[in-house]
Amino acid sequence: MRTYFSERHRLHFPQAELFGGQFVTPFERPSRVEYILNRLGERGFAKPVDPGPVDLAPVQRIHDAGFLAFLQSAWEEWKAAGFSGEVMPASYPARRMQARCPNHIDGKVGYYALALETAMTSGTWEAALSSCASAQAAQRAVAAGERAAFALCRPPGHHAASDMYGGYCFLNNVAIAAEMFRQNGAARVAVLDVDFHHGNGTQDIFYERGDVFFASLHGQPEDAFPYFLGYADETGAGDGEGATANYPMAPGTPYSVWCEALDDAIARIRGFGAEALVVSLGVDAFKDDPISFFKLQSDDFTDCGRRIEKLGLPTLFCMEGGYAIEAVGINTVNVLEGFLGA
Ligand code: OKP
Ligand code: ZN
Repeated sequence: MRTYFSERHRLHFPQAELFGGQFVTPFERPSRVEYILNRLGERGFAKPVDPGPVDLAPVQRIHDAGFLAFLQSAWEEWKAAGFSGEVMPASYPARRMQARCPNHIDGKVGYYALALETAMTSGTWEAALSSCASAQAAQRAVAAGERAAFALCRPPGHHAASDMYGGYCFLNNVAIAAEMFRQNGAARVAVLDVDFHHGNGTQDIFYERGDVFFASLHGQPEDAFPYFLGYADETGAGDGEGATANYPMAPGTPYSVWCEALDDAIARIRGFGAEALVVSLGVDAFKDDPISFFKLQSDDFTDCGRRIEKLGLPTLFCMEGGYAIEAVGINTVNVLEGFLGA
C-alpha cells in the first residue's frame, strides 16, 4: 500500500491551543507524522510519495467560496488589523444573533470557526492545501485500480464543514476524496470514521445526500468534542435519510463494545452498496490518548484493519487524529497491516 505525504504540513505549526483555560502546545503537532513515517519504514512500507499540487476544483465543490477566501487571507488580514498573535476567534454568532459574515477579520474568524482551540498562522493555508493534495493523490491511485492507499494527511480534516474550520481541521480531506470518487463514476461511496471524535464536518457535508454514506464511531457528545453533533438519532435528512449512522459511546468503552459498533457500521456500508470506501483514520480511540476516553489497545487496531478489509472495497485511508505520540505510528500502521492481512 502506497503512502502519499507532503512535507509542506510543517508550515502549520501554531504555538498555542486553548485547552482548559490555558494556552498549551497543540496536541496536533508536526512530530506526529514523524512517528508514523518511522513506523511505516520499520515495517517495510514503500517510501512516501509527494502528492504534487492540489486540484482546487473538488475542493470548491465541497467548500463554500467565502470560506475558502477567508482561509486564504485570514493571516494577512489578521496582521493588517494590527494583531500580533496567532489567528483565533473571540466573538461568536451565538443563539438568537445574526448569521451574517462581518467585514472585520476578528468577526470573520468567529463567523467561520466551529471551535476556538485551533490557531492559524502564516503557513496554515498552504499546509491545509498540501494535506488535501495527499488525500487527492491517494484517491487517484485507488480510482486507477489500487486496492488501497494511505494519505498521511496533516492537518486533519473531518471536523471541517463546508463553511467552518476547527478541531484542528481546515479542509475536509475525506469529503473531498469521496466527492472525487463520485465524479470518477462510483455511484455510491461510504465514509467510515473511526477517529475518536465525531466527524461532524463530514456528516454535515453529506447529511442530505443519498449517494454518500457516513458512519462514525466516537465519544458520545454529552462528554466529548465536538459536543454539539454526533447523537445516534442523527440519521440523515431528505435524500440522505438513512445514509448517516452514528455510534456514540461512553467513557471507558473497550474494544469488545467498539468492535460491535464497527461491525454494525461495516454491515450498513455493505447494505448501502458502496463502490468505494474512504476511512477517516484517527487512532485516538487508543487507551493512552491524552484527550480521549476509549480503551483500545494497539493490537485492536490490527483487528480493526482486518474487519475493514472484509468489505472488499477499494479503500482510501486518510489520517485524522491520534495524540498518544509514542504510539501513534504503531497504531496507525497496525490498521494498515491488519487490512493487508497481517
Ligand atoms: C481532532 B481530531 C478536549 C478538547 C478537544 C479539540 C479536539 C480535536 C480533535 N478536552 N479539542 O478529531 O482528532
Ligand atoms: Zn480525533
